[in-house]
Amino acid sequence: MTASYQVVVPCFNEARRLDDRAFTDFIAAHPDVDLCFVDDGSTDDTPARLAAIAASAPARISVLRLPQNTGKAEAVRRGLLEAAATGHPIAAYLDADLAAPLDTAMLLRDALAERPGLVLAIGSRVKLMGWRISRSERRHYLGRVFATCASLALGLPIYDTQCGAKALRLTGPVVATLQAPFLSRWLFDVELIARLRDVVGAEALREVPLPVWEDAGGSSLRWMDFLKAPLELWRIRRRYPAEP
Ligand SMILES: Nc1nc2c(ncn2[C@@H]2O[C@H](COP(=O)(O)OP(=O)(O)O)[C@@H](O)[C@H]2O)c(=O)[nH]1
Ligand SMILES: [Mg+2]
Repeated sequence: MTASYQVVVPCFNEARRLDDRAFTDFIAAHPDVDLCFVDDGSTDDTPARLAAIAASAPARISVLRLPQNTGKAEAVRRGLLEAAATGHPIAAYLDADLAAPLDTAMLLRDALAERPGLVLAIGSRVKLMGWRISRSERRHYLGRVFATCASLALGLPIYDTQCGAKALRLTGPVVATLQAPFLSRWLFDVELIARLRDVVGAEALREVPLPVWEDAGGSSLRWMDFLKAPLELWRIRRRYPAEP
């Protein structure tokens, strides 16, 4: 029987960072949750590692293998479409490094369950004292500048578009917004929010402050990606103009 929730984890050359135990324990603890890894053309040991994790619960853990590396945006999009095609009414995506631990997926699902009108629960890294939100100062401040620009581009009071932890209700209109590939390889979260804003309305989108987010290091983001961000944001704003 299809579980009511699928967690999608995009992976590109993650063999070094994959915590097999965290995934298998999570699946054992949550019988109503499936996992789908999207292996985005990894060239390291990732395929073998994912196959071993999947073998621990083959009915609940699947691996979608993309033959070539196409980037996180496409991997997440394909994973979410797969979740819909296999009958999951709700899906989440989380980064493979578990900077947001797997329990985050349950928190995001609860946020959707509490409000039937909500279609997107957005994990948000609000750095409050006493909470475990940790990333380097450089990433934090660059992230704040970017987040402010993204909020202006979207015309929405959003605090954090880039946290790789979000859950979606896979209704027909939501799945329709996933049919076309994203313009942007890294800023697709901004694009997803813009698409949903236009189709289901901003009231159906809500940020959920995360209690834990710890940068695991080994990021595949490069300086070049930061430098390209303003241009990509501009392209997104042009393609999905915010209401005046
Ligand atoms: N599918 C895919 N995923 C990627 C790619 N690069 C990174 N990822 C995944 O995106 C997630 C976040 O990557 P990470 O390097 O931790 O970036 P950061 O934490 O945003 O700096 C991880 O799950 C990666 O495996 C890529 O080219 N393709
Ligand atoms: Mg990371």
